[in-house]
Amino acid sequence: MTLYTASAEVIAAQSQGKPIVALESTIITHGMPYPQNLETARQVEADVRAEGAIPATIAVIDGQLHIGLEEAQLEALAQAKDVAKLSRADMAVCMARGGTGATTVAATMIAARIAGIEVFATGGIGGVHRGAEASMDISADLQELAQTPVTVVCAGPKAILDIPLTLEVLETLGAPVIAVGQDSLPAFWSATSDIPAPLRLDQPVQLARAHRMRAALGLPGGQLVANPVPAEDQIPMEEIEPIIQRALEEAGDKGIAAKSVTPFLLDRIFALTSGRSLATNIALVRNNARLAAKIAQELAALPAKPSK
Ligand code: PSU
Ligand code: MN
Repeated sequence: MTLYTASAEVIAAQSQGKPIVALESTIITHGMPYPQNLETARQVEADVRAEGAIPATIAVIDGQLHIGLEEAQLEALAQAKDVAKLSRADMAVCMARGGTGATTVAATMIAARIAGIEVFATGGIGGVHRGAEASMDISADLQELAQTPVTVVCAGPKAILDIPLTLEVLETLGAPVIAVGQDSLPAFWSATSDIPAPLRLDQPVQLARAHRMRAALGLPGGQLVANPVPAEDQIPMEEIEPIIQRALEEAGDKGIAAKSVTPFLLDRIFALTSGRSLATNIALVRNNARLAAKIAQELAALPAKPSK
């Protein structure tokens, strides 16, 4: 039994020390409808390649952890029903029973680390849900950022979450939240929010250096890069907030809980915005893939350890 199967492209990149960007698969199975999910997954891989890095989409298929999917595997996953959503808690069990599952941010970070991949691009991370003081719904993604040394490029915490509480938990866990090129924290569909970003860096090389510096300081865990969606593709906060409120009310009325909350809200917001939220989501994932590829290139050019 091998721990993972890498795609031919990833094996070649690993042996040549070429930059690789990990990509998650929950966004394909639970984050977007078919066929936009498949088109986006292909497009994002092409964006990574266009910036000079190799994409590695990660998923568990029939018990095998795959680092880099072949085209037929990507297609099957995008159309499959009842694919499990795998986080830190579920991954080993799914593999042991020969199951198929899509990896969340947490599970993708775990897989990336095993394969020696330091950078990962996604859309949004899980966080502290609104009402978490009663539900205790706090995503395992946050714990993962505290433990696993992968730089995760997202578009900021989604406004379906409690953003200030998400920042508090990340601070407690010692996970840096770094806005790119601005002082305001981006909030997924919205390029800016009224919340100041805890940290800011402007250049991919600085993000790469900060990644290396954490390791040199002996700090476990990764860093969360919050990359604002391009202004022309955003839905401003004042427009999206009432829609989120409505989707949250519907989730409450229907008793949606645990793992189903995020997919339910994304689906309702898609319907309530007549698809505009999906266009924004696609634009921001592509934007993050491009930045992640640049960071991966900078990391490949830096020494593994800074000199004393
Ligand atoms: N945010 C999105 N799209 C997604 C997710 C988050 O905009 O598809 C997925 C990611 O895989 C993330 C997961 O890791 O949802 C978080 O789920 P939970 O809140 O159940 O931890
Ligand atoms: Mn959750």
